[in-house]
Amino acid sequence: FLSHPEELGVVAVGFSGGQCKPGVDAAPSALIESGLLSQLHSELGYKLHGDDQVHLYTDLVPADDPPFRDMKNPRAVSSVTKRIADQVYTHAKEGRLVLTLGGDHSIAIGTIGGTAKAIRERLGREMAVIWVDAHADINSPESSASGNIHGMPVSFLTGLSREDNEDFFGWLRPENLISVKKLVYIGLRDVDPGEKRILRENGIKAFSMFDIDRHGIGRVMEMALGHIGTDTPIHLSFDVDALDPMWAPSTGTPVRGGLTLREGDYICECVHETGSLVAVDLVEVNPSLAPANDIGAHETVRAGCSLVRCALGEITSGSLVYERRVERIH
Ligand code: NNH
Ligand code: MN
Ligand code: MN
Ligand code: MN
Repeated sequence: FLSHPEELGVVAVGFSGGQCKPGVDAAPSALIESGLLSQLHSELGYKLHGDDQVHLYTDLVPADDPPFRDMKNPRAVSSVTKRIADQVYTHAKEGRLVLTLGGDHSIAIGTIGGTAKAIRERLGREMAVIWVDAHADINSPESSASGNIHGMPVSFLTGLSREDNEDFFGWLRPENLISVKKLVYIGLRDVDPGEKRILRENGIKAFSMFDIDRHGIGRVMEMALGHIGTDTPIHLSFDVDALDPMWAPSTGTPVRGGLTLREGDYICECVHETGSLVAVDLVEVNPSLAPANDIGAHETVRAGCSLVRCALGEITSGSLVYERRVERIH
């Protein structure tokens, strides 16, 4: 689905307005400083495109941004995600793979909005989304108890929540949206009551931690990718809080009982292996939320880098064993 699979459009988003804890805006710099982008270039061979800067979008954040439909910072999140949608669209329209480093998860309104439109225009197809998260992020403004927009992106992206006013996500057009049928969740374990009803009523495919314990991550990935079907472009949106806090403690809303880092990497490897990946988001790394000392922040950044490298094709043990087996046969 990519005309230039070796070209990577990078968007670094230092934005935290979708939730209330400062620090998640510092994640792109932390990920980049730990060597992520240079590894993608020198070890995985990508040609990187982008403006080499972490966007803070300060020009788009109004001084006064009172709640609208109980959403917090609604003008800021709407105008920032609109700009992100343009940035991601520009890369995806060129046929590049797009990597977005967040930022909180509200930015997915922009990343998915941008890829969905580009994929429709380039290929005349609807893309699928794999949302890896402890949370479903499908609250409507009305069902949300927090008013934090990072708990609502999927609701706007599927058209389940709508708003005509341009200043409050009214800029989202049908071409920016995805179908609930092409959405798959992995890793859920902290889903609000209203969200459970939304998932049920819309028949949305979701693999919770319960399903992963029951079937194992291998079978869950078979089922998840089977639901999407081969020959469908995939946007992977990975919230680092899907990982257990043991691996990723520095995040705004850690929830125990999550994925091991290896399970997270495996999800990313499986998605890479489909050859259908068109975009990846890594969100909710918050280096300033380090329990006790900053080892936690370092570990979380390292885990985030690992997930991204796996999604972008880093060869890990599975493929090494496979190659050795091939050598023996010949
Ligand atoms: N469901 C809660 C809310 O809507 C928490 C969302 N927090 C997240 N989502 N980190 O990934 O506010
Ligand atoms: Mn090329
Ligand atoms: Mn999330
Ligand atoms: Mn989450």
